[in-house]
Amino acid sequence: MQFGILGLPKVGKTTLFNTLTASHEATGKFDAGSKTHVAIAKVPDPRLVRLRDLFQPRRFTPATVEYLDIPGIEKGEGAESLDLAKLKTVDALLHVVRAFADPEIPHAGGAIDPRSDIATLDLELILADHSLVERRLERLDKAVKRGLTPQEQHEKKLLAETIRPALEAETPLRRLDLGADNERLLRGFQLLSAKPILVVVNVGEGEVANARPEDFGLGGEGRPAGVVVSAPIELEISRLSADEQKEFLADLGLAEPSLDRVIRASYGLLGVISFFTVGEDEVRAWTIRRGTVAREAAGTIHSDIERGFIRAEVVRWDDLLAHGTLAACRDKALLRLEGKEYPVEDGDVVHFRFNV
Ligand SMILES: Nc1nc2c(ncn2[C@@H]2O[C@H](COP(=O)(O)OP(=O)(O)O)[C@@H](O)[C@H]2O)c(=O)[nH]1
Ligand SMILES: [Mg+2]
Repeated sequence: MQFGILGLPKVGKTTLFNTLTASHEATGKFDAGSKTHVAIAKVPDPRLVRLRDLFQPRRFTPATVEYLDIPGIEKGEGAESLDLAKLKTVDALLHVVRAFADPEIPHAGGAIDPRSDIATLDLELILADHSLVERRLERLDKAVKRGLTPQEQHEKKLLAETIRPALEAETPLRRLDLGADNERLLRGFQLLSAKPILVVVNVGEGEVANARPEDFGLGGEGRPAGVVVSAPIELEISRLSADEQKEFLADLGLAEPSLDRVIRASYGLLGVISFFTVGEDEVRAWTIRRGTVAREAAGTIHSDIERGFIRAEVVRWDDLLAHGTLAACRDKALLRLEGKEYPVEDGDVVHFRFNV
């Protein structure tokens, strides 16, 4: 699962990236940087930490999200300044927007206006998609002479009658409800405005306790999801010891680092959930799409387990914590035997029986 971080220059993208992934890439007042960085963030999950404390395993493996830090785009320069090749393959976008004031750091758009920056980026994505759709339609028009396959005819109709008009009305494609089949078809085009988006508003350190995503038109029906952070503060927090962190957070009036919320919101945005495997060897979280059935979930661990699937032994994470061992859960009839069609749920502890 990969998120592309993008936004105007000098809004705090690299600062946020460093915090999310514990990296040390250069940030700067003058040089926005021109290289794309990639790194992994661990998804904070208190359930998994408690399972680790119970099993004391040799290895502990949380779920991860991969972030790409993509150099800034210049307002008005159009889609060329987006690193499109890199963005096309990501699963979702993380748009960093500046709301902090700092006279030393010039703002690419002139004034600090988060709502306008959110709209500007959407427009960049829409323009990029529009030119891609136009090119595809031109190609299909040329192919009319030789005759279109039924699939191509369907595609042409969808692009010309639904997708292009939406883009021309400046509607990001993520807002359309096209149905599963059409969405699958469009996924092949890797259209940017169709990707899920999380907006991270980077506010000044004094505002982080009180600012809400709604203040910036985020969250709720038909709007992008949003999280408010102070990127430099998060960076500072992430480098403190656990005790110091608590004290610092309390001083700021925060319950947890906003960073945790960003990573969790990223995870949630993609409609994915975690199931766990436990043992003395390893306690681990595995990422699957919501609704994935047991046999397919087994395949995320190893294709042999999917192929030789016999059954899944399943217990809720909290039942396991309450009773201490899988054997105790079995005695209490809390350990269920599930077949290959069982939709695995978030927080299930699963042990697969298989035979190859
Ligand atoms: N005052 C202030 N400065 C910030 C904040 N976030 C980032 N910066 C500074 O803004 C500059 C650009 O940050 P950077 O992360 O490199 O931005 P990028 O160009 O979007 O990757 C750096 O000097 C950061 O230290 C913030 O919330 N407040
Ligand atoms: Mg940067």
